[in-house]
Amino acid sequence: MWAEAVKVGKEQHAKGDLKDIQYGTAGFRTDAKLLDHVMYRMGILAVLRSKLKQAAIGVMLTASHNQEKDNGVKLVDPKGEMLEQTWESLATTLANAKDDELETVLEDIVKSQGIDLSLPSSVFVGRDTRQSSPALAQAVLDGIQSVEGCVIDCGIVSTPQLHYLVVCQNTKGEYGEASTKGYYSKISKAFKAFRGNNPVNGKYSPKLMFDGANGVGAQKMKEFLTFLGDSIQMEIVNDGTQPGDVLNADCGADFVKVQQTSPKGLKETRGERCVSVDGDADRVIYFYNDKESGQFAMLDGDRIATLVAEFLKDMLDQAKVSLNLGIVQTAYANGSSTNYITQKLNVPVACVPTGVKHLHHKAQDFDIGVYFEANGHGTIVFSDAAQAKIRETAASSNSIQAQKLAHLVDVINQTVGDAISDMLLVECILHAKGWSIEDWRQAYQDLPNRQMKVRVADRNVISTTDAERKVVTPKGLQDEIDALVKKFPQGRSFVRPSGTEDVVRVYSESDTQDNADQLAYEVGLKVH
Ligand code: 16G
Ligand code: ZN
Repeated sequence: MWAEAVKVGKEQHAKGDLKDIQYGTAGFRTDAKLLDHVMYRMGILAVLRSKLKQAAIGVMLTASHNQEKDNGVKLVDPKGEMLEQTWESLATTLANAKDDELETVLEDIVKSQGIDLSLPSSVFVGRDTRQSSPALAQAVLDGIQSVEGCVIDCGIVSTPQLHYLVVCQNTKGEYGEASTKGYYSKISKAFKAFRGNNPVNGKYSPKLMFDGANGVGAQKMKEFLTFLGDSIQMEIVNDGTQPGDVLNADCGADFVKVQQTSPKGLKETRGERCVSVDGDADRVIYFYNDKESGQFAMLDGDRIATLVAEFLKDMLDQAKVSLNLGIVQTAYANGSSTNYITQKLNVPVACVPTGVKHLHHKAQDFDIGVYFEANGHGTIVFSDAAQAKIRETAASSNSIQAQKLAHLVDVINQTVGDAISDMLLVECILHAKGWSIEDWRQAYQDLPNRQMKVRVADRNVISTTDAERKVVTPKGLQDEIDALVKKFPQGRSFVRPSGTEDVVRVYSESDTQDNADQLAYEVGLKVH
């Protein structure tokens, strides 16, 4: 069984003495040069998982918002979720096995998981636009073929497109047609049906500026526009086609969120609604530069979550559909957003550790779970019963709200956070309300905040609890943070080891930007 896999592994995709690597929050992610053998082995692992689950599995090659020289890979489970936790450690063991140990490790996985190797498999492989991606994708294909797995090569796709394709395949088309064309047509049809014929409403204008991070988001947005027609007017910048365009360099959702400034190409805009996506188009951030003052203002994942939850709540009330709605956030959520949700919206809010798998999982506790990380990654999940109820009400009553809700469900890519689908959702809601981006920002005032990275010898000496809001080890550090926080009005701060970089992250918020910066700085000193 393994002869070919071992031979090709040794001859073409050897690990040699490359250093070990760990399957983290977003799969394996590091310098692209270190990943060839990892890709090959993940191809094999995906085949095994597919045989076990008797369903299609996805393999996405991307390093999201990381610099161009990095790359990464993650496996997508049958329902579009992130890879199950026990398999994360199998992935780590397989990736780090010595070339001579490959057969033994594969045999162990098959035995421990009870995999029937005679069953068929199918693996959907997608990649982002990085220069290293074609060769690394070939390594994944080689892995799949070495064990005679069946591969569906999706070429360049956004991460959320790959999740969508896997889910469509596994629901036999119930979620949609398993092709990028199916994805564009489902979402654009629902978008147009929701908005009706007039793209303008009140203070809402259909014009917006789109920062594609010089990555796959720009390419896919262009394709999308051919389906959206003139229901939206968009200018795309940072599309990766100009000389000197580098993926994620001074642009993209992560840059805008962390630097709290406009990306290149959009610095001079005033009064325009702007949107940035990240390198694999699963995160979205809105922003604008004020018409008069030119001052930068950002609307992040927290803003999208509150906008969406409030709108859904109103629509459900008006349509007289009773379903429980909740919001899931992480410690990074701005304190003002959490107050707004609990005090003004009266919607329950849950806090979970960073990472999509935690948010997605928790969101499934509600009939309608709205989950967003502040960094702009998120979506809305509807239980089967909730969807059925919305569709039944839409079909059996004259409620326009129920009909609109039914369309909105189809604008949303429920399989994972999707920058473009999320953006279209926001555009639907702003259109329905007749709101400008300034109107949207009026809901609450963000507390000034700061994010910082601290390099330490070993980030894993820091462990946390309470959804990463409290430090457990090293002992005494939490007391020191508490003492600092007390000195700052409306102060809040936490530290956590990054799951994707070799750093410790510090977050702080306070009444003024200076205070937030100072608090982050002082907490950072305690971490060193
Ligand atoms: C990954 C996560 C993202 C999280 C980020 C935090 C997935 C698919 N992605 O990109 O949700 O916000 O890691 O990174 O789970 P950090 O641990 O380095 O702060
Ligand atoms: Zn991403």
